Amino acid sequence: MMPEVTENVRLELVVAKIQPKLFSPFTDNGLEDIITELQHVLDQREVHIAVTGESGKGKSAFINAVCGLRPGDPEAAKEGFTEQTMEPKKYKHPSLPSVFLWDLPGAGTPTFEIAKYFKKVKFTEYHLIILIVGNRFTENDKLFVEKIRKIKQDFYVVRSKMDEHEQNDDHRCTADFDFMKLRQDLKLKVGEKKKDLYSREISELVKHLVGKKKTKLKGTISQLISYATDEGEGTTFIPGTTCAYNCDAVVEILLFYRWYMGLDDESINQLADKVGKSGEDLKAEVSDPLVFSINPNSVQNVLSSSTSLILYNLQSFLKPLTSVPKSSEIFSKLLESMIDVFAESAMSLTKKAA
Ligand SMILES: Nc1nc2c(ncn2[C@@H]2O[C@H](COP(=O)(O)OP(=O)(O)OP(=O)(O)O)[C@@H](O)[C@H]2O)c(=O)[nH]1
Ligand SMILES: [Mg+2]
Repeated sequence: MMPEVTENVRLELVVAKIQPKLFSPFTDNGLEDIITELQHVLDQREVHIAVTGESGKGKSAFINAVCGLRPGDPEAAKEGFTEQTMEPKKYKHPSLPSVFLWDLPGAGTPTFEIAKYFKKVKFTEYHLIILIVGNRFTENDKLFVEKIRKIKQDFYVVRSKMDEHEQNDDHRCTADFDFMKLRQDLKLKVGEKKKDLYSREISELVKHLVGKKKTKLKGTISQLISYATDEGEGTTFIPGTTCAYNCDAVVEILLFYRWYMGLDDESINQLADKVGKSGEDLKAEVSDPLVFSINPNSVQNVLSSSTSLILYNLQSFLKPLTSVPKSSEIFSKLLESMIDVFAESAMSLTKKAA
């Protein structure tokens, strides 16, 4: 019995067969390099988080806890029972790159009476807000929530002094309660925020990086066309034309292109592992079903469907009517449009993965 040829082995054979037909070598690690580059850019983009709330509720203490600083440390935010923080001061998040926590003055004091506070502190200048409330949710806390909701800003409400409630001493422990969960949530939230805030830049960069792969693939069309239209064994004709092609060769070329764009199952799953998402979720970003069903049947369907001929006719309508389409012309159009489809799919998938 013949050993079963798995999808991966088949792809390796295809790549080994196509590579020698090309002038330059094609190495590939799917879309991982692109993701690494995007993450590098996103790591440098800033997110500013306002830590706000009534005076004395523990804003500075919260920042110290997040940053792993003890109240007396020289870099620590000043904590105390009397009004402490008078001017906004920023602290670099210890593990999230380019993320800053702003220790704001407290509201509800003679210096910062609540209405004045809302005028002075511009919440819209921050990307995310953390509202610190104490053991009781006060009328001022309610005003804070209303204000933040009004400007449609994302926010967390963090209850402080939980340990006091538990009648412990004033030594705060970040392993208790939901502190770790908040840390984890914040990491995800900041990631989403960055993608959101810098979405245009990401789109441009993805377009540019995938575009480089696209250009490289388009450069192979002229080298591969004779392979696709080789009238050897198993020649197939496009219905209604005299154009002949080697169906297996066309399938191989398309599988090779798809692999180079990082859209084969193995590459997608590897990428999914790297970014902690599911391969199926990434695949769902690809709208053209043809991308995941490259086989002799689908190729024949595409070629015999009137749309491909209409496409061809439209693109060549300036030519004299007498000119009969040549196999090579039809196939270079097919390969070109499939490269475009793969590139579009790679862009959507990359944006989801980033
Ligand atoms: N036990 C305990 N004490 C806390 C906690 N959070 C804050 N404190 C204490 O409460 C007091 C006020 O905390 P701060 O962090 O200075 O409060 P703040 O909101 O920054 O105050 P202002 O800067 O004046 O607006 C300080 O003595 C803190 O050490 C907590 O979770 N547990
Ligand atoms: Mg303070």
